[in-house]
Amino acid sequence: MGVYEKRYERLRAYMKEADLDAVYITATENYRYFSGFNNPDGFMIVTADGADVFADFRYFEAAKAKCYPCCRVIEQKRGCTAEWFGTAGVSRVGFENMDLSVYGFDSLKKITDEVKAELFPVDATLTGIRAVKEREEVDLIIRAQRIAERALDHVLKIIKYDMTELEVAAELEYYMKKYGSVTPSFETIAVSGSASSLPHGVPRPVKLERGFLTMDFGATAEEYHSDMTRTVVIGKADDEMKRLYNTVLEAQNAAHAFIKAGVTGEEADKSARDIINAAGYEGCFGHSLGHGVGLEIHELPNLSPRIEGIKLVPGNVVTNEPGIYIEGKYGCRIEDMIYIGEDGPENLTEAPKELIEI
Ligand SMILES: [Mn+2]
Repeated sequence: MGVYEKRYERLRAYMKEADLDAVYITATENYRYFSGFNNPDGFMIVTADGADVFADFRYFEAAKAKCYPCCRVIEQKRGCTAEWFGTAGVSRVGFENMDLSVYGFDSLKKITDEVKAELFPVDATLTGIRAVKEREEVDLIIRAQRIAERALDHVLKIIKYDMTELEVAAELEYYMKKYGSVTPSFETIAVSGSASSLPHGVPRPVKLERGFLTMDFGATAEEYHSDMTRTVVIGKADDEMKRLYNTVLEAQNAAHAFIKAGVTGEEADKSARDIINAAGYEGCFGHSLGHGVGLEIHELPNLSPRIEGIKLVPGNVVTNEPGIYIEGKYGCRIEDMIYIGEDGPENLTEAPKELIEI
């Protein structure tokens, strides 16, 4: 069975259960997932026995070449949605309420009203299907991760005092592209000194400050993302910085030993958070432990204290990224990706984590 057949089986099982005879897919990542083709401006409609992929002229030729064999590629022209619904004979249509704009919904509703079809929100169902990865998908995430690691290796060799944060970010992105990443996974974070206390700080055009330098970045491989963070020290680490760094690392190791199928996101988060709190840094780890990674950089499942009861299952890829941030002073985060395999968890990140002083 090909990679796409299993995902269609899962989608159609849901459609059957929800009594839907079509799902109108608009989220770029879900379109990519069910068509095999990346098109930021397309949409597709899956029925019980068909998958119609719409692509406008700019993407049409590539779509015909790249879409899965089960897909019928249709040129996206004015009026094509109304035309499709005019002949399809569907009455219960799922739509992506977490993606479609109000304008998009109104336009769709006008069309479905015409043919007396009803619209039903699918919430995060498709995203939920994506959270359980096939091995082929995990291999793409690993490929992206290796690209990011090669870029880091390179950048660690060339980081100098007189570089700016933006230059560090640019070097990482330049080398990721050189090594085969079409786009970075997200806007690269490289923040130093006092700015390292900002978990999602924006790199500045200023020279690296002494102290922690946190680099959070990722590459992509066929639209699959990677995500990693390493914190190094510009200059020498004092005892307090070493203690903080080692606490983050200890928390990450504890979570890594704990994370497996059957554990909830909340429990996973707690396994790291308890260590950070016990070391006296309560309140300094203000984000959640991790998130799913795949066609989106942040996707399901969440390893968060705010989400109860959802258990990790084989096929999930999640980040493990504890951090400690002291407002106005500095901060540090270390992030790896973990694959929850059938045979147990696997750390997808190979980059070393001992404290590096530059
Ligand atoms: Mn992350």
